[in-house]
Formats: sequence, structure tokens, C-alpha cells
Amino acid sequence: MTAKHPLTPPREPIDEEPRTPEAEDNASEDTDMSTAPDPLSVEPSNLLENYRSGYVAVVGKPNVGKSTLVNALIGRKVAITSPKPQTTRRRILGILTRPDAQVLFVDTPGIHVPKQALNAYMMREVEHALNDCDAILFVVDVSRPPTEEDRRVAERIRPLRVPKFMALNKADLLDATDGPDNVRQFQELFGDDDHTLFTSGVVIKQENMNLLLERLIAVLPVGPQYFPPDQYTDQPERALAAELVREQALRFLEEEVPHAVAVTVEEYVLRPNQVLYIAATIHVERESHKGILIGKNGQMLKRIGSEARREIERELGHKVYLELWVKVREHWRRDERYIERLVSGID
Ligand SMILES: Nc1nc2c(ncn2[C@@H]2O[C@H](COP(=O)(O)OP(=O)(O)OP(=O)(O)O)[C@@H](O)[C@H]2O)c(=O)[nH]1
Ligand SMILES: [Mg+2]
Repeated sequence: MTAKHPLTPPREPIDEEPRTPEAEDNASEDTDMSTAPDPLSVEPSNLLENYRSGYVAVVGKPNVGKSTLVNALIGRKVAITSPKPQTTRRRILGILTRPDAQVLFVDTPGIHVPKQALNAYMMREVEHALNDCDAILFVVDVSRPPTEEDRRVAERIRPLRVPKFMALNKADLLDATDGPDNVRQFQELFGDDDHTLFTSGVVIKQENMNLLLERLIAVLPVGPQYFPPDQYTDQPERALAAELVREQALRFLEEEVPHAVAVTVEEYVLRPNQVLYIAATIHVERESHKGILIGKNGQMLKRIGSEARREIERELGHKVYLELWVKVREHWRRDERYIERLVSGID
């Protein structure tokens, strides 16, 4: 089966304050890479003999290192990462193009039991990825024995009729005593019909990575190169910028505040002096969160802003002027009207 649906479905407009004409103009400045081409519209001339392509859903419980692994496979920062669980909130496409294949990795939110509307949205994102993929990469943290959450993921993917692979991630943290037992338990959890295990980790050995890629590519269908070879994600740059701001908020904030944060970019303009001007809003759920986010004398917001600016400059290759605003949007995580929009990073 070949996936045919764009990752980013069109968003429903919702009523909010009208945007300024200036903001509207600026919207066109960004490179919009948000829709996957329809495979059926690909010119036959783009079909190379034996070229393989397809979607690989990268799934697992929260915090096992799915996004870190996808970034390592792509060789670019496609998805933000953090030691706090539930970092990834939507599907994120990482595109790997080789002369013989194009692998479309779909990073997904960690699978968990949803407690509020945001979590339910995240789990729908996982379902979309699973229902529309050519292969599954199940990522686990092998430094600890399987948990109930790992079992739930295994049960969810078991009936799906696509080739499945398991990445035994965080192998660098495996100690010699528990290591073999953990590996055996994950092996049992996964079963052994047409499944393959790979060890991976922050110090992912290049040969392991190559082996994983070869095995993945071997099960992908013959198909076209859906995206141009230099495109590594389908996210608009402004959505990427919003995520990079959120990454720094996750890094510096503690307890429940980071989970209540969403970031949207309202203006994204490359000025004639080649400075990229970005205006972004950090949304929080309560006045008390706003206070924490701004910090004493604005120190916290300044810190998040300057680290995020540096990251955006590094990733997007432009000098950046970043302006941050903080807005309280009460209980946005429970409010269906806001979730998709705030999670998309674009307002
Ligand atoms: N030691 C070690 N740490 C890792 C490895 N892979 C990821 N991490 C760390 O684990 C944490 C979680 O990584 P992420 O890539 O954000 O995990 P994730 O599975 O995408 O998490 P969610 O999006 O929340 O589901 C981060 O602090 C990473 O630096 C690894 O192989 N070894
Ligand atoms: Mg992630």
C-alpha cells in the first residue's frame, strides 16, 4: 500500500481577532511545504526503474527517542526533542532521499492514554500515521525492561499488515547485567514473524543506521520520488521556527508549565537586509504560567528567546530577529477550537 494523504490536512478557519493586512502579506513570504504531492499526479518521467519510496511510521511510547532517531536518520533537525515526555504533538515528516529510494519517515507523538482533548488529538495523529504507512518502525528504550505502555504499542501495531521493525534505542545506556534480559523481553514482546530488531542510540553506529535503512528500503514499494531531493521535511519554515521556540520553553520551564505551552508564529518576513524577522506568541493556560514564563525582570523569556534565536539561525541559515509575546489562552488543551491551530505552530 502506498500512502496517499497529505500529512497536513487543510485547517478549518476558526473565529478570532482579524489579522492585519500586513500579517496577510507576510504569510506569502514563507516557503509552503505543507502538502505532500499526490502520488497519482507524479509525471511518469519521474518514475525511475526500481526506485522505491514510501511512508515509515515511527511509533512508540513517549520519550523513547523517536524524534532523536528520525533527526539522526535524516541528518537534519526535523523534530524537536526533550527529556520531558509528550514533546511531539503532531505528525512530522522527515524526508530521506537517496539515488535509489525516498524514505518518508513520519515521526509521531508518543502513544499514551489520552486524558484531555490535546492528548486525544495527538493519538489521532498516531492513528493517521499508522493507517497510512508502508512500514512501521517501533522505537523502544532498551535500557529498561518493557512497560505496560510498550505492550500497548505492540498490541496496537500487531494486527497491521505492513512490515515492522523495532529500534532498540538508548542502547548506550544499557548495562551489561540487565542488557541481555531487556533485549530478550523486547524480542518476545515484538514476536518474530517478519520483524527485525536494530540497536540504536545517541551514539548510533553508522553501520547500524545503514543496515536499518537497507532493510526498510527493501520493503518499500516501487514508486516515484515524491519530493524534490533537497526537501527534508514538509513543514513550513515558520512552523519549524515555532517548534524551535517551544523546544527552548520545554528546556527551561519545569513541572506542568512546559506541557501547557504552545507556540505560534504570526509574522515571518525576510527583510531586505537579509534579516529574518519572526514574531511568535507563546501561549500558556493561566496567568500564573505567564508569570513563570516571563520570569523576574523578564529574564526567563529573554533566555528562551535568545537560545531559540540561535537555534533558528543555525537551522534556517539566516540572521534572525525574534520577537516573543506571551498570551494566556485558558485551558486551550481542552478546547477543540484551538488545539489544531496551536499545535500547527501557525496562527
Ligand atoms: N542516552 C540516550 N538518550 C537518548 C537517546 N535517544 C534519545 N535520547 C534522549 O531521550 C530524550 C527523549 O528524546 P526524544 O527524541 O524527544 O523522544 P521521543 O520519543 O520523540 O519523545 P516524545 O515526542 O515525547 O514521544 C531526550 O532527552 C533525548 O536526548 C539515546 O539513544 N540515548
Ligand atoms: Mg518526539
